[in-house]
Amino acid sequence: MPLKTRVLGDSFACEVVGLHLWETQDDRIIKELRALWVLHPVLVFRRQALSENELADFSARFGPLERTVRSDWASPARPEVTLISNLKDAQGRPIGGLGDGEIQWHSDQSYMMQPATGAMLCAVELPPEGGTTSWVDLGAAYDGLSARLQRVVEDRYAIFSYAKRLAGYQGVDRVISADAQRKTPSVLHLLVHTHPVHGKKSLYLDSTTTIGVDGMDQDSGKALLEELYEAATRPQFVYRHDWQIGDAVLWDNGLTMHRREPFDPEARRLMKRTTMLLPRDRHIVPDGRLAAAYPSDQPRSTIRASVNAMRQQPQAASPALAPVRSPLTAKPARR
Ligand SMILES: O=C(O)CCC(=O)C(=O)O
Ligand SMILES: [Fe+2]
Repeated sequence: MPLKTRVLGDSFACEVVGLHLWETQDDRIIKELRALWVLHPVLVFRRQALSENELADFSARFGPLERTVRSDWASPARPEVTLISNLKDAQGRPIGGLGDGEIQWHSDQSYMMQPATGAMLCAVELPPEGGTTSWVDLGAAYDGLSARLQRVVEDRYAIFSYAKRLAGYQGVDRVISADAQRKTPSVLHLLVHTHPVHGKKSLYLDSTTTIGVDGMDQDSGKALLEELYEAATRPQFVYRHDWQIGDAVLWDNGLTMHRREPFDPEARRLMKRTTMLLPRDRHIVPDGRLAAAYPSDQPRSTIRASVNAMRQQPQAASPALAPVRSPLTAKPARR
């Protein structure tokens, strides 16, 4: 039986109805989901109450899970799962990342040379209002550019800086380990990519991370990026998701950006996310280069080698259940 689906509003997002993602899905279902995902870069599954292992195991059907450089946001029980939350543990330490503030339009992992572009986010606890997440379709945004802008961005590389992204974070989220610093030199990614399945072009952007355009002076590069962000985030390209507990959203960061609205710091919000390395024959996966000036004094070959080594890490087996800092006892973070 084919998947039961429902396009959401008039948008590019699509709901998949009736699957129990906590159960192991047949290969046939995964194949259908992969085909659907190519057409709809945001897929919504409602009424899922997934354990971390179930979330990770389902996500891994689309590509190897990445352990991101934010090991400080990783779940202690299943480190491939990232905790996105304003909750704090009994010692007052954040249990995850990204607090309660606004998060501007971005694409996860864009600061990596070869970003893991698949992502799945599950709502476990939600504030009574705020904290809504929106996605923008960068394929439609490319089509909507003027012919002049399409010519200007063709074969152009933007400069993606994790340092810029960090500067936009709140509190301790700005602090990363020396190892994370070493793994995140500034990188260049093409602004336009062609989808390997249907051949349509799409923008690749991240307003929290891009600092300029390769080969352009600073002012002209910034002006071009601003023009692109303005054109790409027009309301007709946006899907805004009103979260319900149990929602799971699977999206492709190679074709979209997303943003989150802020919420009351006193309210509780807990989301769990996985990050997947997607196959290049089915998805746009930027293949970056080091930017000429990068915040590291290491030779480029060392950085390239460590990035490659990281990508080749075998997928970790599920560790035995470690003690979890329970979200039930965790308190909302205060700024
Ligand atoms: O908190 C959210 O809704 C989204 C956070 C985010 O940008 C992410 O998980 O990648
Ligand atoms: Fe994100």
